[in-house]
Amino acid sequence: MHFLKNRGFVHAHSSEITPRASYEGRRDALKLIGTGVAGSALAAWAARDAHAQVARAGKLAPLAGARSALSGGMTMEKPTPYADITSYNNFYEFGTDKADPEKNAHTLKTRPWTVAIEGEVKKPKTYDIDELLKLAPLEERIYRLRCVEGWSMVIPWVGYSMAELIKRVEPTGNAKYVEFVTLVDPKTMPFVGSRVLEWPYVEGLRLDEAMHPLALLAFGLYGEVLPNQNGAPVRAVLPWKYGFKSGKSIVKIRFTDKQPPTSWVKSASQEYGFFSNVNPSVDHPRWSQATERRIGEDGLFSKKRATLMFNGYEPQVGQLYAGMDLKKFY
Ligand SMILES: Nc1nc2c(c(=O)[nH]1)N[C@H]1C(S)=C(S)[C@@H](COP(=O)(O)O)O[C@H]1N2
Ligand SMILES: [Mo]
Repeated sequence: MHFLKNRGFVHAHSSEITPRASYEGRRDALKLIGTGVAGSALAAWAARDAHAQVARAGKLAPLAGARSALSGGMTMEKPTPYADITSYNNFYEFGTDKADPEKNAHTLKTRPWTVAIEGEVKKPKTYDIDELLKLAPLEERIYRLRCVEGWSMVIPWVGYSMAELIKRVEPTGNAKYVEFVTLVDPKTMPFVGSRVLEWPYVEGLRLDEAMHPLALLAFGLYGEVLPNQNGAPVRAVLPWKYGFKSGKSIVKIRFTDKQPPTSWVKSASQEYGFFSNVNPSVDHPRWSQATERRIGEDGLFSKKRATLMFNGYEPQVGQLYAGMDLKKFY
C-alpha cells in the first residue's frame, strides 16, 4: 500500500463505512495504478471523493446530477477536458470537420423543443423538453465514448436511464425496437442539404438494449446543459456502442416491431451494422478497431490504447448478446 500513500491517496478513517461505489472505484484505481497506466493526474483524480460531482465547466446554465454508481469503473478515469469534448465533434448536420459543430451549432434553437413518443406504446405523448428533463432524478454518469473512427473520450454526462421514460410510456407487446429521430432543420443546420448522409439522422436499438440501465438520455455534461455541438437539448448515450449510435438533438422516439433503417446502415451497411457494439476483434473493412487514441491526452505519436470489448462494459451488457455471432451482427 505504500505506493498509494506516496501518491497522496487519502484513506478513510476505519470508523467510516466505505460506500460500495467508492470501494469499487478505489479497487479500479488500484488496478490502473498497478498496471502503470496511471500518471500523477489520474492518481490525484482517484484520490478525490468518489461521490463528488465533476466540477462545473462554468460556461452554460448549471444542470446538476447526483453521482451515479452506474458510472462503474469509469468513475476513476479522468474526464476528458471540457474544451476537447466541445471542440472535437461529429455532428454532420453542422459540417464534417471536427471543428465545424462548435463553429456552426450556435444557430441551433433548443427552446421551444418537444420530443414525440410514438408507435407501439400504450401512452404516446409529446413531451415538452422541460417536462422531459424533470421526468426522473438527474444523475452524473462518467462514460467512455468510443468513436468508430478510432478515438475516445471520457465524458461526465448528466441525465437518466432511458428506461425511466420507456416504462412510463408502456411499450405494447409488439414493441421490439426503438427508433431515435433527430432534428433536421435546413434553416439552422447548414449541412442537411449535403448528401453525406440521409437526413434526418436516425438511429435505433433493440428494446432490451434501450431498457438497459446504462442506456442514457443525456441533457447535460460537466454539470451544465449540453452545448449545442454535443446534441442539445437531449441526446442518447450508449457507452458500449460506437459513438454514432448515440443520436444528438432528438425530436422523436418511436417504438416499432421491425428493425428501423438507420442512417449509417443506409449509407454503408458493409461498414456500419445495426448493433455496432464496440468490438476490438471485428475490424472496420478499412481499418482495425483494436486500438484507440484518447482525445486530450494521447498525442498523434503516443502508443495507442487497447480498445476493450463492449468499450469496457462487457460485465454489464454482455448478457444482452449471449449466443449471438458478433462477427455477423456487427
Ligand atoms: N444527429 C447526429 N448525432 C450524432 C452524430 C451526427 O453526425 N448527427 N454523430 C455521431 C458520432 S459519429 C459520434 S462519435 C458522437 C459524438 O458525440 P460528441 O460530439 O458529443 O462527442 O455523436 C453521434 N451522434
Ligand atoms: Mo463517431
